[in-house]
Amino acid sequence: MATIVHISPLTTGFRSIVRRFSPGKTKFVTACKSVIKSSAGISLSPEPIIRRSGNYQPCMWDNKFLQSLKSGYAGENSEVRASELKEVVEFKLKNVVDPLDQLELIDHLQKLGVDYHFHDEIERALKNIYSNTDKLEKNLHATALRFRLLRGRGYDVSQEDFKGFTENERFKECLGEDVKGILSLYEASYYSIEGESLIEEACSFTTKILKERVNNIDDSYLSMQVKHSLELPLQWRIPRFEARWYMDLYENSDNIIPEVLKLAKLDFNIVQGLNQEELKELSRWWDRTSPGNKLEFARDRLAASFLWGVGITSLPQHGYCRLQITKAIQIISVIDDVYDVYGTLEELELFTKVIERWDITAMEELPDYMKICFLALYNSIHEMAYDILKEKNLDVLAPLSRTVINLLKHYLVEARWYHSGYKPTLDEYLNNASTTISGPVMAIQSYICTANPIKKEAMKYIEEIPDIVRLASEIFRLADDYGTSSDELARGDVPKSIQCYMNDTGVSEEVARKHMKGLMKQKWAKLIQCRYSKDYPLSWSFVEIILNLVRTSHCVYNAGNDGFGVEDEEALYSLFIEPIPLQ
Ligand code: LA6
Ligand code: MN
Ligand code: MN
Ligand code: MN
Ligand code: MN
Repeated sequence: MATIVHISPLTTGFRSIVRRFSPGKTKFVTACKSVIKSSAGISLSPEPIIRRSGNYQPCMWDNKFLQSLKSGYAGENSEVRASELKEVVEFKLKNVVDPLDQLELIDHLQKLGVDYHFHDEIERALKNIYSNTDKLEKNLHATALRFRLLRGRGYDVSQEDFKGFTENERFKECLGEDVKGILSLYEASYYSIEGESLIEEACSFTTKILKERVNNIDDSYLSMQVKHSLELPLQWRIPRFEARWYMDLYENSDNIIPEVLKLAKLDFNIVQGLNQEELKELSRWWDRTSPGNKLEFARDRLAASFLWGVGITSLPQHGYCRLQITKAIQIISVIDDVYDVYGTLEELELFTKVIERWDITAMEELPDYMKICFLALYNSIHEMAYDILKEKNLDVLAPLSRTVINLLKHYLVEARWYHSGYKPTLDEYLNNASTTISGPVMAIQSYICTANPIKKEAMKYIEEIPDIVRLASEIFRLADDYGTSSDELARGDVPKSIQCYMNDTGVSEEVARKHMKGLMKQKWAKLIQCRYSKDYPLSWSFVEIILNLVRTSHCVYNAGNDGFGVEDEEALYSLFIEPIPLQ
């Protein structure tokens, strides 16, 4: 007779060991001696169960520290001053005569993260520029900037705009000197859709030239921009994460408008104050919810999870979305660690069965540590459904639950692969791993939390994982693997995308990593194409939220390490704690 094994590390009083540890360098396994009981509850002889740990460092900010935060920009004075500055900037936006100056102003506002205050004015200006193209200078910089800004808002612009430049026989020789134009073309090329061969070619060409020139540019303003853009193009970045960097740069540029800079700094601090209040609320939630020493193998990452919430949407009115996304990421990353490192396969099979039943009474069968995970997830989903029912008069419990259950079913597939030593092909892997990266869960949750009213048709559409969500999730997965797979493999895990591709083709890791960057770019082109088709029951601004999820993953993982598991203290500090000094 098969015996159901109840394993409860807690009843044994045996705590997993946590120590500061750099994953990948040392391999360290916690042997957890558990009392093993039969289903009748009779203790059998203790058998060692080998359990691993993520060996993550403790979180860097505790509740006490977070509750002590107090923004100096929460009062009415700041709001009044910001309104004055907004009026000045709005006046400039409306009264700039030269279309290139206007485009550049819009570009600055976007990069400084304050364009959201001028949504309508920017829309009007772009519409005007779109229909009066003759008035715009015909140089490469102006053409590329126009292309990028217009396509970014869904205008029908064509790669043919670049023909005059790329068809020129001496194009490459001449343009070598025009670094500013080349940089603009490079940035625009990340807005291309699949099959735009002219732009694809321009992308390789501009990348090559910029790499050759990067250490050799006299204009230091331009030189810093080139370095930054080669790291990640604008299309793949979250402006709020870059705003501080860009403010320093803008401050030293030639055509600075002082009120724009003042507004950017003040607005950053005001929003930071709002974010601090959100973090405080989250920290109170986590303080009472956190399993503390019961799940020491897992990630305790409230602030890093909040970074994802802010990445997805930093609009002031989307606070509820940030709270829910943060909670979801914190809880899901703990459960992910259960599947990836701590749980035995037998426990994971059982856990997934209980999850599929999605029924409190089914929970009894689980070991205590899994009961905690089950309830945390179950409660958070029900809480969200309750809020939405109360606020928006719609019952979203079923689709919300289905999406989360589906995530865990796909976690189990990976766990089975790992425990059997199975090596999937890249296609097979991505097919499963585009779900396990949690993109579909993030998409449906952020829709539910930001849409008003919520459209049933849109819910159904998102739940069925349309191309937009699938492609976004695939890129998100590739970006995550790019950053986390070295540690994961050292810890013991399924081959991730890089390793699958190496197994498929026999190439080196270095070649595989390059290939993944290329694959991300290809998938972005498809994603932009889907967005551009406007063939979906979603708003343009909601699709922006999905894109932001992908962008956040680039920002967190681009350096090739696990920017979530290992918190980037400096980045989190400058984003959430330290205001920008104002003169
Ligand atoms: C990924 O972790 C992670 F923690 C994120 C914040 C991205 C969003 C994912 C969630 C919500 P990891 P795996 C967990 O790299 O095991 O461990 O899928 O994810 O590669
Ligand atoms: Mn994991
Ligand atoms: Mn996982
Ligand atoms: Mn895994
Ligand atoms: Mn990972």
